[in-house]
Amino acid sequence: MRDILTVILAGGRGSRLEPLTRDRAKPAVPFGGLYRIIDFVLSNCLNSDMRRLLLLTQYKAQSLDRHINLAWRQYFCRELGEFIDVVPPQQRIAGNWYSGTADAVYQNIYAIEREKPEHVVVLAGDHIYKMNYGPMVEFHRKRGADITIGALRVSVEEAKQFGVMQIDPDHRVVGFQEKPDAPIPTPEDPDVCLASMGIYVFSARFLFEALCNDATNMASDHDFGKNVIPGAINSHVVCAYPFMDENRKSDAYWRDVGTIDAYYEASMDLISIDPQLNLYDEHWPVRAFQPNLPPPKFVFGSEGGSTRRGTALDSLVCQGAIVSGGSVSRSILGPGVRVNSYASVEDSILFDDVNVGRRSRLRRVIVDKGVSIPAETEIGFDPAADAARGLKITESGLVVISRGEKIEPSKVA
Ligand code: ADQ
Ligand code: ADP
Repeated sequence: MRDILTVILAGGRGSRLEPLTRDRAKPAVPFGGLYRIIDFVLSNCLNSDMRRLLLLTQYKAQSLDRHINLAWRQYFCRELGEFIDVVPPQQRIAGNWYSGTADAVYQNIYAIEREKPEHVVVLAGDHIYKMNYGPMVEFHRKRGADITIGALRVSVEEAKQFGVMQIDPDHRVVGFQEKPDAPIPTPEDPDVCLASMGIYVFSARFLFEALCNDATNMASDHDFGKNVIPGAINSHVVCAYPFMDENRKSDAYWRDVGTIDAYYEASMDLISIDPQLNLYDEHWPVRAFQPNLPPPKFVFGSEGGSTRRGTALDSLVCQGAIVSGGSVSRSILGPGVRVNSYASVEDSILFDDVNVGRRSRLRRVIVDKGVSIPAETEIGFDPAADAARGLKITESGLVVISRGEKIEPSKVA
């Protein structure tokens, strides 16, 4: 993998994940208690032995930058030619921001060329999955492809939010539509489409040429999915690489956690007994920033001579958390969380340093960092009351409490 340079697109605004993306880029959103979304793709890179990484940022990148410095820089050795560089927009073209994914890469073309890669792998920083990119690069090399696109089967309905491909028996892409209103299904199954995962292997020579042509095309949005790929399928070798599980029997687990509901569903998968994404796989470590905090602690709480166990079941509880006389079920508690006596937390996700006061009850709530839930407060039980507090309620009825939100106490019935 030495002749590979990897570019990770980490600039997505993630507006559908609001308010979790109010102060941070989507790849920096916490996930699974200890992780940030970007940790999954970065772990994939390390586990695939890809150690020359450019991370292209644009929107509220400070928290992401901090996270890369704290958690990731240590794994890369400059002496050995390894690096993880966080690159803000280069502003080579008028305007402050990148205009599309292809433009984001084009603006850094000198940094890419300087490394003299044979192939450039382009990944998205906001997908949750475990993938060894080695076989995809091998597939690309063997076919002498100019572009290889990671591909998964999805339902026709889901396909509307993806790039949709048609392929010939040799996996060559013969048709590509970006986010079509009427996705074309596969010939084998009318309910299923072949979707682009938005991850690509490019032959470096092709990439440089295609990006330079695209940059001078005034009619282009400078986007891989909208312009570069559809423009290449008739003149170049564009292939689809099927992303399968280890036994190559079914499609592998992959999620674009673009909405709060999708984010919640992927989080809840982690605490199921047999999760689709196993964090405990010693052959595929998912690395994160490990805060130097004491072990999680579960103790009795007491009030007026009676005691109550502090428990957590079907839950992930991070270091530094203390559950004293409260009960936690089907939830994720980030580092430093406190759950006090007689409080209950169900089906919820609490980010770092959230405090849940005595006798408070939370159900189906996502709470951002540092929020304090006062004593005797109910959230997630009465949508009208939650709305009156100004909290975000999603389509499926989840309540989201953003960072800095001041929660007024309410008497528990
Ligand atoms: P989308 O995910 O909708 O579709 P886009 O919003 O362009 O495409 O984002 C692609 C990736 O690039 C994301 O990780 C995003 O955060 C990042 N990004 C976007 N603009 C950026 C910029 N200017 N600078 C840096 N990073 C940026 C794409 C493909 C589809 C495919 C889906 C799969 O276009 O064909 O099906 O991904 O999720
Ligand atoms: P997130 O917003 O994802 O929770 P952080 O916890 O890294 O991210 O921090 C939030 C913001 O506060 C960031 O923009 C970061 O720059 C700033 N910040 C947090 N801790 C510190 C610190 N110790 N020194 C300087 N800035 C900090």
